Amino acid sequence: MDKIRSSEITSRAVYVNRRAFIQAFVSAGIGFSATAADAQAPATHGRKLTTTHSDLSTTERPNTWEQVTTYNNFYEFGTGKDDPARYAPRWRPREPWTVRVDGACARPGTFTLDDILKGQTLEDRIYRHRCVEGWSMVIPWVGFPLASLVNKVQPTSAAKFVEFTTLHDPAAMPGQRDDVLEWPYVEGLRLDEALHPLTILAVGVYGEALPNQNGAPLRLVVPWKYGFKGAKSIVRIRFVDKAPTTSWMRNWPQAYGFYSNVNPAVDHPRHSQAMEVRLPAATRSMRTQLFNGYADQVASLYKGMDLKRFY
Ligand SMILES: Nc1nc2c(c(=O)[nH]1)N[C@H]1C(S)=C(S)[C@@H](COP(=O)(O)O)O[C@H]1N2
Ligand SMILES: [Mo]
Repeated sequence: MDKIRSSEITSRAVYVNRRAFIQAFVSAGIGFSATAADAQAPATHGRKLTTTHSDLSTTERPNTWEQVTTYNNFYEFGTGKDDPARYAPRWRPREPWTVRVDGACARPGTFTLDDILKGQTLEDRIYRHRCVEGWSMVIPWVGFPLASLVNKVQPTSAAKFVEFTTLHDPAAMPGQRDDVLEWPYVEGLRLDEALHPLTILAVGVYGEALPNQNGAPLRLVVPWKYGFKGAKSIVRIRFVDKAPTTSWMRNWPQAYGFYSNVNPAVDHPRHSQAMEVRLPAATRSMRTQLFNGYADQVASLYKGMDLKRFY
């Protein structure tokens, strides 16, 4: 890895904080190890992105680069929180990266990342992130509204849902040689959720191109839903007429519904959703808010729906 580059983007305070972060995890038995933090990856392209600040950002203080890039879920690289930071940096996302956009739309196509980014204004979107497992972070994504891509390909009236598929490459992604999930990783949104201005495709974090472990080069971010809705390293976006069966629904349908909206009143069979631990302070728990605090913006999408039934 490029040590000079990573020191440029990492302030002294962050390094000092990192010690406390690791300490907190060690004492909480969450299994965070110093080696994982030290194995922190540089950005995929080592590329600074030009961005503008979005008013849709939270004013809460973001987690550090280390926290955001070394405590991850990306089962393609293992199920441990430090596995993605350890194993994903070896992976080389193919260049040029392409995304197939098809299904019920008038202008399907295979687009390179450059095609997709042409004419896009990249925004800093600082969002709360809540994992169904009970931890949360504040992450300064760089991205653009998914709606702008969707509108370019002109979904037809048959398009009611959107399916997102992650790269399937077991030779390069060691986690795909285990059947912990059915591969490839698939997620989905209803079309109106996909078009919501809070829904973004992210290409960066902290003003840098996404590190592999965060889903390089392109991933979904839907801040009012549990983290697992944010499919990483997307190769296909497809418009469909029925709700896609997502990887997590297949894995455990009673636990993972299609909607997966953050909701303190609807528990996962194994994890209460009432509270969350804001990392890194493993002792600092706080109440989880309906729709992860984005209720003012998104509650109207679910008017009249029983959110216990449509979990
Ligand atoms: N392809 C793929 N996407 C994925 C996952 C995964 O295992 N594979 N994990 C999900 C889960 S559970 C979470 S919490 C977020 C974590 O994103 P982050 O590591 O960038 O914070 O990615 C989501 N997207
Ligand atoms: Mo998650």
